[in-house]
Amino acid sequence: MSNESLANLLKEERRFAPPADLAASANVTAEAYEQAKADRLGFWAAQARRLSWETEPTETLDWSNPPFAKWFADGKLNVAYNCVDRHVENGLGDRVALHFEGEPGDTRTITYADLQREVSKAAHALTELGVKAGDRVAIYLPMIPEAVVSMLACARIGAPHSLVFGGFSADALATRINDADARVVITADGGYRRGKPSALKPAVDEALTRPGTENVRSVLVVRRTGQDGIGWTEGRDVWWHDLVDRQPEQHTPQAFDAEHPLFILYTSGTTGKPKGILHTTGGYLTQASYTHHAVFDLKPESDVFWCTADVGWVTGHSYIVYGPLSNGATEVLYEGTPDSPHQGRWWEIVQKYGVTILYTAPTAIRAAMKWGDDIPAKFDLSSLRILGSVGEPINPEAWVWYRKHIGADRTPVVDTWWQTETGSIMISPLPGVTETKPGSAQVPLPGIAATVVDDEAHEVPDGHGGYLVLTEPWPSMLRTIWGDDQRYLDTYWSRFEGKYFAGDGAKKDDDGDIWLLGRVDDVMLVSGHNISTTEVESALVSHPKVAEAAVVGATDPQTTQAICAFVILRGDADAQEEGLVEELRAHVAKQLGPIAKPKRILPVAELPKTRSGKIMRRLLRDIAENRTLGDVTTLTDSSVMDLIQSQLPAAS
Ligand code: 6R9
Repeated sequence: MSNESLANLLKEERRFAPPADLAASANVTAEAYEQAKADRLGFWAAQARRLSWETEPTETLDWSNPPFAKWFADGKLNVAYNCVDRHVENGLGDRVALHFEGEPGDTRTITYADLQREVSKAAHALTELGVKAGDRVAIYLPMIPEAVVSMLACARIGAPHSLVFGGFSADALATRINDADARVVITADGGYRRGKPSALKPAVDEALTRPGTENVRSVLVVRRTGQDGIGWTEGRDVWWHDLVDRQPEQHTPQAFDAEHPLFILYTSGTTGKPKGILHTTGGYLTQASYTHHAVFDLKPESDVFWCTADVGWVTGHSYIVYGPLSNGATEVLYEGTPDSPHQGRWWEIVQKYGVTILYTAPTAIRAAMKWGDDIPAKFDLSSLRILGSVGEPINPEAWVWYRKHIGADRTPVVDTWWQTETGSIMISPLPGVTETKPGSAQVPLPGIAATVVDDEAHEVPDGHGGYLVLTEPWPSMLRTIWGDDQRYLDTYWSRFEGKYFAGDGAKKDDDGDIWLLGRVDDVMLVSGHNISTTEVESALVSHPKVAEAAVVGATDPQTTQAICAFVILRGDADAQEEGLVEELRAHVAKQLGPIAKPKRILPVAELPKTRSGKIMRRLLRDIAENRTLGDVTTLTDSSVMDLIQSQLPAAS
């Protein structure tokens, strides 16, 4: 990225100090940065001791064959024991682990003692199906307690799980089953989405007709919707309630090596076949657990934590399952969408369970902004004390809205940067320490080394932009791409020697704080200037009529690329209003400078998003360049693209 980059032009002057009471009782204070700086490995060795090991590790990091790391290699532990049994043994069996809220309004309250019984039975069931330590299990479930139970049961017997989003197609499922060579699939007849049952089992049946899935010998099926007409293959398919319910409630967990594989999770990437990101046991759990304790300041005896992600996304793995449960948290698990049956559903859930910590994605915050301030205002949200964001850069305006309308202008907002590959949060404010800046993830956590470099791998000075890199190994780092060490090296470790390249653009502000600028593939080149999609989007969202924006660079004969923006207007704004587009273009020019003024601005009703809520700019680029659309299989809702196309004026 050139120094002419616009990366410094978006000015954000608002600052929010941590609330005094939170700072006074915070789990982690400024001292942690000092300790980790003085002795990074000693710091992580101390965090590993927050867990219960059958054999305590004496080694911390083995980096003798970089970038293939081993953390805590001579230690042994069981992840499920750490997430469940040890809390029961500590007298906390009656504490609620999960407040499950189904989309149709059905609920289940699951204590740690209940969870121990359920996980034990499921572990026995998998063993009865012939699953042994090291065998892979594919999990294709809705957001129901059995998803959490299945993951923990796999971890308990050392069988790496591979979750596949319930919304993915039979093809996507088949590719993932094949790549991981899964032996068992756990699924459900269906789940509920927007008030209707939506079938899952047929996709499994279809996937298992594809070549490369022959090694799947059993399909374990949870009855969730009770819908009729689901196919059944005798000898292969077995109902969860038939098999799991009759198993013994006690199960002795076996300890596994710290580097035993815990799970594979596929990231789609923009090209090529999905990458199976491999995470292992001891380092992953250490960092998932520590970051959850530090970033969310969890007080397990009084907090109610809610991460709204799907368990099929890494955020669900680390901050629904492994982080919170290892810390003995009480949490909410919600099956459905934020607007079913009404647009206040989330706020109703916060009120009902007294949620104190909420962790969600910018896409959800921007949707709530669009629906209007009056909706959350109808609910009692006073229990909330910390708000988190993850998944995309959060526009400063959305950040401020979140704090004001959800957090009563009182709660810290922590913008957490990380990836499937990093396993846990890497860059984030600490709620009791950091003076926050809307739109910035700010500082690497204690024990994490991240910076911004230029094309030649030199660290950029404060006030400049470039590429985000991680300069030291971290406990929950991916160990490789499943079955493809070379691709692991090429994708992450070849761009800058000895550094992990995350694929994100970033800048350091004058205080050295880090701002994420979006995927480098999305950076635009306009008349010789690198312009970040994120900054133009944030400039648009800072206009009172705009709730959400997606910006792409479309090939342009004069300027290499021209900025093309798709915007969703706030509830009361009118897309037909005369002069609106001109007003928005002028607004961006004023915020960022004339070079960043979009050539085209198109108001639309929806944007294409992945299941984890990320805007798929690649598809918008296809539209902006009048091309046929690329792969739409990972979209939440592929009809969005038809809708956008039908709304477009003829290309100007
Ligand atoms: C956890 C997760 C990773 C990519 C990452 C980046 C984007 C995530 C962000 C963020 C700016 C944040 N991303 N958190 N960008 N600010 N706080 O999202 O994992 O699905 O693998 O995506 O998401 O571009 O590289 P994953």
